[in-house]
Amino acid sequence: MAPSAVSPAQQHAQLAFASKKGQDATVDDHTPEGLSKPLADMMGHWENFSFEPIRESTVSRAMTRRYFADLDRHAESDIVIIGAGSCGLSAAYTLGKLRPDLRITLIEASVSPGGGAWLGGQLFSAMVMRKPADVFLREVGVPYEDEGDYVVVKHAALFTSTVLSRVLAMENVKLFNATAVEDLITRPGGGGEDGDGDEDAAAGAAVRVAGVVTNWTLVSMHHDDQSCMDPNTINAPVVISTTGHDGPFGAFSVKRLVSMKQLEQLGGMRGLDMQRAEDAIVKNTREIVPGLIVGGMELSEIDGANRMGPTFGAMALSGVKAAEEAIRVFDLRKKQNEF
Ligand code: AHZ
Repeated sequence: MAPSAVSPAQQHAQLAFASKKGQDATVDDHTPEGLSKPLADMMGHWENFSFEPIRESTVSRAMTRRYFADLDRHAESDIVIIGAGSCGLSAAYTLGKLRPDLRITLIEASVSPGGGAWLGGQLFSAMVMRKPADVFLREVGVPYEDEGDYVVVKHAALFTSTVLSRVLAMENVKLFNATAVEDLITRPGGGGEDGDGDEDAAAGAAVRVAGVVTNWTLVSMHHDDQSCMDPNTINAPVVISTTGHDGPFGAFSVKRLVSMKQLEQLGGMRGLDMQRAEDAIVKNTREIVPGLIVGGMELSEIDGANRMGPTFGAMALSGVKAAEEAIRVFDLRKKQNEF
């Protein structure tokens, strides 16, 4: 069979077994409640079971042609989101849903997206969200127990896997995981004397962010012990950074803003205060330098905001606000023809 085109319309799998049904007439047609009939029909018939034939190179091409087509298409993105933790995923969901016309790229350094949102606090299962973040749970379809001022999702992984599945199903969003953002693409931001950016950059004059510099995460982790392994690039007029608080991979963009003299210094995340922390993160989610919006716990490192620990409402709503900001900035750039 010829390999399918790069982006085929999604189709429901036709089960090979359907054509084999009836070969074993002695097996009862037991249909467990709730399973689709073709799947239920497989049960009790495994001795006649086999997959359709395939050649190994077909599998290779099915993956690589899609991946490289995605890399090609997303080299010019409308909005890039760095970090697929609870804030980045919430931003991706909101953007993808509100603006199906935009090409959105989500870059996650880890193999597994989700950041710190696979568990609640101290590796416990339940995830707590203070109201009014319950509106986001209803939006994406995550069940919860209502406890009055707050709600509880029975397992943090239920939240993360649900938002992730919604995001991955969107036609206009592509997740590149196991891929790290190593740097930001910048352009002179209009604050310099001559406008060419060279001396301006040396003096720390204002820049605007115009995309990201990427590499496989495993390559990124070996720059110290392997010779030059240059990165790849993605242009985008708007970047949302949600790389979490400081850590081995955390607070990436804001630390880079300091080293390129766009921020004098970081405020440093303060101690835990749920009451203050969550309002502050949502309210202060904003464009930090032109073209770069920062949300989630990365923001606490700029503003010196408190941490909130295991309560996740601010991450979801900071993601929603970051998406709203990104749309505003994108539409403005487009109007001003500043791509
Ligand atoms: O792998 C990181 C994680 O999945 C990813 N990331 C970080 N640097 C990156 C880079 N390129 C690509 N350079 C990168 N990806 O960003 C994600 C951040 O997720 P997170 O869950 O750490 O951050 P968040 O702001 O979405 O949620 C934070 C939730 C809280 S609050 C809190 C506390 O108060 O102590 N702790 C956590 C984890």
